[in-house]
Amino acid sequence: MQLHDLEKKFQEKIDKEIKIEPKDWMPEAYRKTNVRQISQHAHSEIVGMLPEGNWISRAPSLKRKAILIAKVQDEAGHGLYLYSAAETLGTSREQMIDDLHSGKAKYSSIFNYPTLTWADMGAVGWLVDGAAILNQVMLCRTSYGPYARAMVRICKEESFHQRQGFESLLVLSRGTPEQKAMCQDAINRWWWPSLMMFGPKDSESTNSDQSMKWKIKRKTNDELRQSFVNMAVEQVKLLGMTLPDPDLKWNEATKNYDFGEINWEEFWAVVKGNGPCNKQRLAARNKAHKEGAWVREAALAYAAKKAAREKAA
Ligand code: BYC
Repeated sequence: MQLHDLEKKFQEKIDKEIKIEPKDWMPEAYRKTNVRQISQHAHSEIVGMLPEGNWISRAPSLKRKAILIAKVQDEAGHGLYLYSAAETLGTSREQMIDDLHSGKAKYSSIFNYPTLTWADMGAVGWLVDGAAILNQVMLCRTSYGPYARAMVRICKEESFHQRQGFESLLVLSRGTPEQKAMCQDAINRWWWPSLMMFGPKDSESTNSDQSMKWKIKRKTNDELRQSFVNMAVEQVKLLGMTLPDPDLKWNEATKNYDFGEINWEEFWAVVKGNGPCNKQRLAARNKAHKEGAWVREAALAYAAKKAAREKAA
């Protein structure tokens, strides 16, 4: 079959909502886009463990500590499902991890911000996981089968993450004046970076058009960001807190909340490696990888011994 016919058939399959599976024919650009997005997503989960891991030993109670440990472990699991999904497209996990460690691969801008107080654990759960869920619910219907299936489980766990974050902030918001101030401060610092998670404006988004045609993405960056704003404006009222944007205003004509301009200069600086914690995050990942080398070597040596024993038997 000619390339043109293969591409036509491929698009027909997408249009009929038939999932693309690893051994199916696919355009090279579709494969590449999925490897890029899924591996970036996996890296985000893994790097995302760092800002929260920072608070495990300082959680204010046994209950909070147990919840935080569970959440961070879930994120490790999400990273692993996603690396496995990306590997089905023919790129090895080693390659993807090397690209992360060398600084070649991207991961979500949000994890380059510091977690300064305990309230940040609540704000990350409520806002960062809240933003992530909106994006990820859409990805449960993405066209590449292994990615879509990985997302179903991830979304279930992610919704627990968001609830625990909101509940933790709710406790602080009903606490002492210091706790209330800490809660508001965390919301102030995480609000704008959370809006940036959705990526550049649609007009600046280089990948969106093609990804929408291939149904890798089903909603644009701006559509998801708007849903997030609409949701957060209502939820922040329950906390008795405010969002740090004087331009937030209900727009009766569009039935959405209008909001202020994102600092895109800051966004691109963070994406390009110059955010507050980029260097720290990569150094931590590289260190962990180096220190874990013996575990990988031991696992390989054990597998080789087992295989040799089975062969001899
Ligand atoms: N940060 O054309 P665009 C989590 C890049 S973790 C950095 O719109 P696309 C959690 C983009 O890659 C959840 N880079 O791209 C874990 C592209 O550059 P390249 C993370 C960004 O792919 C622990 C360029 O900008 N979620 O839940 O169509 C604790 C132009 O953008 C960002 C995912 O990864 C950014 N924020 O759309 C708590 C979801 N935004 O690659 C929580 C999967 C954009 O061409 N990913 N860029 O060099 C996606 O849905 C899409 O990749 C995006 C961007 C919506 C993020």
